[in-house]
Amino acid sequence: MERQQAYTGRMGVEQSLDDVRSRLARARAVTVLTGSGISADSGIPTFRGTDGLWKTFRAEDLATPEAFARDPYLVWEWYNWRRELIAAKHPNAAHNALVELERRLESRAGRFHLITQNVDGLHRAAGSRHVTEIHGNIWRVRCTGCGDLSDNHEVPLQIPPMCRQCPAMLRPHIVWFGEALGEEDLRTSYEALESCEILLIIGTSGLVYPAASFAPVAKAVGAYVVELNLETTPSTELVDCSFQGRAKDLVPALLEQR
Ligand code: BJW
Ligand code: ZN
Repeated sequence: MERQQAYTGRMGVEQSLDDVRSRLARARAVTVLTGSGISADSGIPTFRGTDGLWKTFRAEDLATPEAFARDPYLVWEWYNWRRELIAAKHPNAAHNALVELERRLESRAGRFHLITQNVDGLHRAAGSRHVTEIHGNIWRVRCTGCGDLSDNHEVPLQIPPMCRQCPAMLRPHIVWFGEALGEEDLRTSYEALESCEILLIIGTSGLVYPAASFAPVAKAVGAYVVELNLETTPSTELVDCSFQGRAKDLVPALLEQR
């Protein structure tokens, strides 16, 4: 397994993994925050890495309401390309390990909640049940006229996709820059953050708000915060324990029973 380095105070990596394993085995409430790094191991590009989407595409041209108003065809073409790419991908060992973590928590009447910034739907595809997709889902479309929300798995979608209930155009059900996150999603997320004993933060750069402020929220209520990432991030300084490596190796390693 690739375990490159860990900011774990005086403990060695194995000892720190053991410590987190036993905390997870005892915990009654675990919340997890994921970002694109967890799906990188399934072959889906991240946003800000070397091969990240924002290295090739400009967020201002594709992921803002202004961009959609200016050129909905361009924006839909980009989403068609991403839908095609994601449709061929599958959950990896990290997604599956989180399903197992949820199962273990529930078997001892504990609480598990997964907050994801990812729009790829892989957590639900893996079998996670208590999931809040705070940035939306690429497999859902929303009417710009009547607001009707529906699932849509067509690949490719005919551009521009039109609403069946009214004459307006559909848009991806995704939270773009400058748009508010869903009120219910935020409420559920803060409840999970404010009531957890452990927060696992997996594969996110921690640069995009409001998710970037979730670690301090959990710390403020005394949660033990663990970060799993290929690299250090702005959150690394703040968390209790940080492991550097691939999510597909680290998340299953935290669940190993010894
Ligand atoms: C691995 C790995 C492996 C790689 N294993 N790890 C406060 C301060 C400053 C700015 C703001 C603020 N509040 C709001 C803002 C503005 C803005 C914002 O945060 N801007 C920042 C960039 C500065 N936020 C917003 O606009 C949000 N809205 C909002 O706050 O609304 C307020 C409002 C209220 C009332 C009315 C109106 C508005 C909305 C944010 C929406 C973000 N949407 C996106 C794009 C969606 C498009 C799409 O997907 O189609 O969501 S941005 C993009 O970034 C995407 C992601 O979900 C999000 C987070 O990225 P993530 O997942 O962290 O990816 P990366 O690439 O950044 O990092 C990958 C990580 O994985 C790295 O750390 C790697 O090391 C690691 N990794 N391989 C483990 N194998
Ligand atoms: Zn409509």
